[in-house]
Amino acid sequence: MSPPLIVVLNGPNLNMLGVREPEKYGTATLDDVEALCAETAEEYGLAIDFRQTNAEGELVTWIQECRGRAAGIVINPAGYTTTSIAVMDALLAVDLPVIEVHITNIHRREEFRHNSYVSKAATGVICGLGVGGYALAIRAMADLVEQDEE
Ligand code: DHK
Repeated sequence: MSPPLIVVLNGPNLNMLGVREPEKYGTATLDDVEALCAETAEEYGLAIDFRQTNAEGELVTWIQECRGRAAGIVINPAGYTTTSIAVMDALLAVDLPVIEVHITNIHRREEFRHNSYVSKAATGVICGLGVGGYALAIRAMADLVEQDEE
């Protein structure tokens, strides 16, 4: 049997990790984050499909495609966190466990970053723990997927 698939989705500007405001987001690149996710997934017997887009519609399409294909979604919606009802609706539509990740603690930052539409569709949220939050999300997803299989 093939391992359960976790789709890891990254929103706008995360392709610039490593060079983008390193004092906030750190120096790891998105390739480093992908490697961390792949390593963690392998440890827990999961497969991953890791993607990034700057386009809201593409993110919505990728979420929709998870239905019937993936066992769970890990998502850093980045700038779409606080604006996108479409991303929230897509996550609700696919009816899968969802873990929302933010590299920074959005609650310690500007007020406009505090309200997450995505949290209304998320099973859990990890923020403020740097890119290590992605590894924690995959670890948590391993438990959620196991519960779903029982
Ligand atoms: C990343 C972004 O690009 C911002 O728009 C969010 C998030 C925070 C992060 O911490 O990963 O506000």
